[in-house]
Amino acid sequence: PTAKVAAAGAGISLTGQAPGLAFRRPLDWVEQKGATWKYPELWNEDGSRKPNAAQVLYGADIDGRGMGFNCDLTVKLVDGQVSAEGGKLTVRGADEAVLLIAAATSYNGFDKSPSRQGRDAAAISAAALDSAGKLAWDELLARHVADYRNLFDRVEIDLGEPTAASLRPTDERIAHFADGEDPSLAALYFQFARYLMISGSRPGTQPLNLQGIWNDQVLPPWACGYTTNINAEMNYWPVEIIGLSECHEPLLRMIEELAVDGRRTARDMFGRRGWVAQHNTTIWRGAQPVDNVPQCSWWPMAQGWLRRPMWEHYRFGGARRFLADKAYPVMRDAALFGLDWLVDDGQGHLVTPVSTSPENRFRYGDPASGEQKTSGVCMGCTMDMAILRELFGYCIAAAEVLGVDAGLRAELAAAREKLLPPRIGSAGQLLEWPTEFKENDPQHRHVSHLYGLHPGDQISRDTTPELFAAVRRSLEIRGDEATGWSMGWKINLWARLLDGDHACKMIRNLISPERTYPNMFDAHPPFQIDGNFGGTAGISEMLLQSHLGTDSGGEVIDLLPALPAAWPSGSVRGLVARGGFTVDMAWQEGKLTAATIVSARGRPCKVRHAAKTIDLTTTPAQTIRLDGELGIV
Ligand code: FUC
Repeated sequence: PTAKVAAAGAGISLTGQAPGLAFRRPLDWVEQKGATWKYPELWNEDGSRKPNAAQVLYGADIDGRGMGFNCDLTVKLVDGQVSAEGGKLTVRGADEAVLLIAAATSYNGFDKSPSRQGRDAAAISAAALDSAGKLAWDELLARHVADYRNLFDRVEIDLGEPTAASLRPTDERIAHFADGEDPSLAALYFQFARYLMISGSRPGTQPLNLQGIWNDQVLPPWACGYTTNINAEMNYWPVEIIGLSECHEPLLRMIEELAVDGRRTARDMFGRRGWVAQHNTTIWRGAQPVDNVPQCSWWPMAQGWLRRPMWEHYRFGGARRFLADKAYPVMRDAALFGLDWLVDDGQGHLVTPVSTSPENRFRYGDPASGEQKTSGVCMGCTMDMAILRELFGYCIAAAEVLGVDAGLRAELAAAREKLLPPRIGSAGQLLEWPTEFKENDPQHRHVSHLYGLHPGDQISRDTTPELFAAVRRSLEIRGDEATGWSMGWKINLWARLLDGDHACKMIRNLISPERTYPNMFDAHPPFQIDGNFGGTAGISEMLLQSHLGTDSGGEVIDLLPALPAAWPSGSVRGLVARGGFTVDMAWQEGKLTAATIVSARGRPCKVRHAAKTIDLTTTPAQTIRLDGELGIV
């Protein structure tokens, strides 16, 4: 309602202000919950609605608030004429017209009001158009292609030759993918996610939210936000492995920005050191809990999970400056909150005092009445303990690399020893809560208790075989049905369980009309971009794993750890392993035939395939060629 279109000369522009409030909850819902006091923009103190109360309010109804935007288009002609009439541009008599378009908003950072302290959207957009206008279209195209290819061409993947089935239109390929006659669609799905990442997450931009940059609604599902109990992290699971390390920057910056309100929330709401964040955040980086039921909104653990991308970025790239200036402060302060938050459970273990296993609930008998009830809240759920065990461990490792905080290291090591360990239940499954409660929804989409296997690295076949078997049992009990992103997580878990055929079954469930739209976007449903990235991370985990090495010791690189029978022959070029190794591989009849490893940083590593392992000491920029038996060629 507040946008204006104006045309003059060879240009046309759209100028406006986005809503100052776009509230995803229906107003009745808030009133039923008795939560009107939280929204003074919409309700008076006595709970009556303000005269203009509505889910969407534009500036005039909300104190001038709202982000400004500007979009400019200009026409460049070789011959013919362009004229502006009645808010339209008309081109006549031209053989060729180049349309240049630029857009900008008044967004000026997470801590500034875009209406009162905003940037000049019109000036930014005009400047961009001006500089583009100085170049001929073939130069612009060449620059665009070079920029894109610099990233995209780093990885090639072949999971099987295209077949007759591959020639069908995409919607039909998706509908028939489970027939197993079109393995190259999985390769396309993988490369499509790389395209989405390159297009939607560049240094200086916002990280990919639930819909990435592809939201088209004023009130999108879950407010187009960042759900940090799985979805925001999942978007970036594959980013380093698929050779797009630069595209990680928006998420890494968001984590530092979130820690600002996170420190305030830890201090003012929890009375604790460090920083804390909950299951949701937005472009404004709020760290406080949001509304609704506790098993969703109470999750003071996001800082623990979000420390993971920081350390991972360091593990892949090895930039000590990044570790010292950006990652470590965030990791240390997340660990400080963890130390302060833990309590003794009375039996010698440290547990989180009020914990939820994201979004899931259990049943219990009320001790007083014996009545059956459900709850999502207990002490020390499995995921909390896994996150803290990992957080403390990696915080110690980071402090050792930097040679700092010896006292804190000792404190973290002592607390880590006392953390409540994971427990195995009566069906051989990994328990989600420390007590073996009956699950309210045994097929629940979140598999938070399996965090230690993926994305974590505390559970593996060789180091913790009982827990490894228990994760498998838990996944069997959860079953193979899932929403889009949940299917994406299960692919990764089955890959880490080294069961390529089951992972492949999950890929077939994901690339199906229920979970993938004809344009290849992931269907939760509704559309959420996370499943595209979760699925792609899973495909990469089937081909290459590198999570079992350490920064202080050597890296461990597993080649084709979970190759399914459905991909008997194929190749991949350019996947990246922790420690800065770029890996190319080819396989035939299900067996590795050749691998080339380039060591950017000269780190030592073990390379494993099937039952064989070789030790490599490498030098920076060294190329090592291996045969299928892992002999050096
Ligand atoms: C979490 C999930 C939902 C959905 C939402 C955006 O709350 O449990 O399934 O993906 O995020």
